[in-house]
Amino acid sequence: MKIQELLQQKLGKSVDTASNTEIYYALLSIVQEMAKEKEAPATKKKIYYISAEFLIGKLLSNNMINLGIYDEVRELLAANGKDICEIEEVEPEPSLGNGGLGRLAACFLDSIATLGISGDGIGLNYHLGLFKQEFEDELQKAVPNPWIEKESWLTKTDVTYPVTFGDLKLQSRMYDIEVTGYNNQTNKLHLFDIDSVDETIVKDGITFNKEDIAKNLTLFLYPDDSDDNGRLLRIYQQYFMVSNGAQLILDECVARGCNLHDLADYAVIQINDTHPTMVIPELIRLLVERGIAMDEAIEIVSNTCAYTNHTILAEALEKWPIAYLNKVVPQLVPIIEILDDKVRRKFDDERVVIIDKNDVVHMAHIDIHYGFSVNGVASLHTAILKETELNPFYQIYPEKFNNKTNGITFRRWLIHCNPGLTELLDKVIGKEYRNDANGLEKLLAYKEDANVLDQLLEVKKENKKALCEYLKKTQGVELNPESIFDIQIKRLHEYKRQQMNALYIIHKYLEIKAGKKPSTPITVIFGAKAAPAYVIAKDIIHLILCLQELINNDPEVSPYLKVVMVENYNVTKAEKLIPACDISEQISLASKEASGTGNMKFMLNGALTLGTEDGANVEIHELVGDDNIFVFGASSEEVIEHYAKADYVSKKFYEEDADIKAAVDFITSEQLLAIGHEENLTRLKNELLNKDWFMTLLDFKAYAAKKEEALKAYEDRKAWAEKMVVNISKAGYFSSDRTIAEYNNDIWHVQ
Ligand code: 6GP
Repeated sequence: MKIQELLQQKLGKSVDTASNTEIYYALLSIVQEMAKEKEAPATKKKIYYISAEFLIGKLLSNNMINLGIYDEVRELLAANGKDICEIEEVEPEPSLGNGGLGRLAACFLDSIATLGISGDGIGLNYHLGLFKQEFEDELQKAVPNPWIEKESWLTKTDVTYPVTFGDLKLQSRMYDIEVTGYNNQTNKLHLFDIDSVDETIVKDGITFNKEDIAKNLTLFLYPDDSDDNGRLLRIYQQYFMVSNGAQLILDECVARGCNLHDLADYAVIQINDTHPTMVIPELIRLLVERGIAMDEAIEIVSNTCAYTNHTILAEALEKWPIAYLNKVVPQLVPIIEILDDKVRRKFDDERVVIIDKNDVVHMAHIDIHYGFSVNGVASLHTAILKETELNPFYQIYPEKFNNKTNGITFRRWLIHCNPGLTELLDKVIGKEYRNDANGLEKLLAYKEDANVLDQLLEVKKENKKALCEYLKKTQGVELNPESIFDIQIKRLHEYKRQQMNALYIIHKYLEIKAGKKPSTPITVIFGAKAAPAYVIAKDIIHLILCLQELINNDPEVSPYLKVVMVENYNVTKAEKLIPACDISEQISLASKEASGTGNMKFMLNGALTLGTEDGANVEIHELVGDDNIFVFGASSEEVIEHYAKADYVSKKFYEEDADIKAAVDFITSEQLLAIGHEENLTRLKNELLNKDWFMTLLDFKAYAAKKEEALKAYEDRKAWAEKMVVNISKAGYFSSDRTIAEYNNDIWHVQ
């Protein structure tokens, strides 16, 4: 049946008389049915990607693109006076992720299905998401983010498993979301849940009784872990996720003919950071329960599991006191002790033990000893893992270590979010790049083509105008589309250095006040959520919101400089911000950002990177060359040396440089104190002066100078457009299809 007929049938009325909401639900149901028809045939071996987060974004348009019906539907709707963008608005964005790790998992699911690889995601169905961010009184306020509706992309299945925590026994329920590949098969994202979860226990923002596990288990992603009960709840969640995952994997493999001894021929499990680590002892436990001897069970599981590391920040490498595990998962503790014992017998090195002398379990160490692959997510990151962070392990298992530079799906981050650029590319280089992203290189031939350059600038301008309209509508801010759009969107963390960008804004403000006006006006846009327990991160948001208030209301400054912090930054907002960006801020302290994936999305959409030699910025730099990127700051070697020698003193930079001093002092100036809170602003200033663990002041001058260079370069529109061409043409390497092909060739070996 034709889409038009299907849609009318679902609606029970003609399209032109239906509401946007009715059309959305009708399309949801059509797309789900079409997706189910493409369900992947079972293959012997399958990849299971286990992750605490899947930051999937809205699904309607992407699924329609992947099913090949997007253009037809858009035209059909337009012919009936309907705008597909308005229909997209009806869909709530699933709140199942936090940041890069979760968005990567979502891109990977898309690419796994697109490459026709048999593989599913396994995670949890958080009812209230991470949290929804609201701004009140220049502060971040966290409130629940309910996103599950009666009719949604979730399909309730009959699959349920028992999960035991000490004397608490729960019964799970599996929900599925179809994942359709681009012109290819449908895989699944399995999300586990329990029927007894009770959203009404949440009061006063995101507070709830952390001890009532049957009611709170799948309420939130990353519940506050600043107290013991919060930490215990995270262990409950992690075990619930992996126990369900392990039971599902064993059942499916047995159904495909596995005799458990040969599990590694039927399944490969990718452990996405340390959150799913307990899948290793849990699988061992289940195999032993099914009659396999302990040593063999350990061997089987070690051949089945592979681990990806996403960060070198010590606080993110999870460690759980054995006492906590004894409380939540006593059945795993004897197994973890055996795993530790084997390590201790083989290696006389306290740095690689699983249970340390303080009775704390190092989750990553379980993954590395009892998995067959350890990968970092960008060349520099993997090199740092090998040379420093995980060096003792690299000495033992050099063969396990490998790099898989991250990637992004071009379906969402180009075709869907930037139809103007997509159309231009289709016209200039043909559509082949849609199937093989390396095809974008063809654009390089048009680097001197004035006509193509003009059209490229025109597309950017239209995207900027669209963003202005959106921000006017949603946040009531008035922006100038002729200004330079300088954008930093990512989780809020001191290592990502939003505070350095804020100091630059102060510096610029002071310059303008002193009569030095920029020749092209600048709009600085931020989007970031701070973890609710991360005090300084919330203070940085406070500073940015105060600056926004001060600057945008100052008629002397606002024609030249504007600041906007986008509220509740999420995938949907990223899709509007990225295509409109001129300067992509990737300014983490070198060595700290494992990879970054936003940097790739910006490049693909024709923004130029202003960044440090960190994460995948290094690879972007190599690909585009010195002339097409703005690189500054201390190198990772220098930074690592500063840490080793403990010789970085931020106050020295403050005292020796008048610009730095002026910018830092301004944080607690009369003007800002009139808008903000003394407590927050003073705390942040003191942090920068007395600690500054991520060396903001070390790089500030180099950053400001490089930014001036970028702003100046922007004024030569033709030269800038040429740089855009180079960035877009070289972005093909960062397709997640390439990344997934590498995972499959080197690690998974699924046919
Ligand atoms: C992030 C890294 O910070 C980012 O650099 C990387 O691109 C992304 O993972 C995907 O690999 N890490 C996280 O989101 C995280 O929570 C524990 O790490």
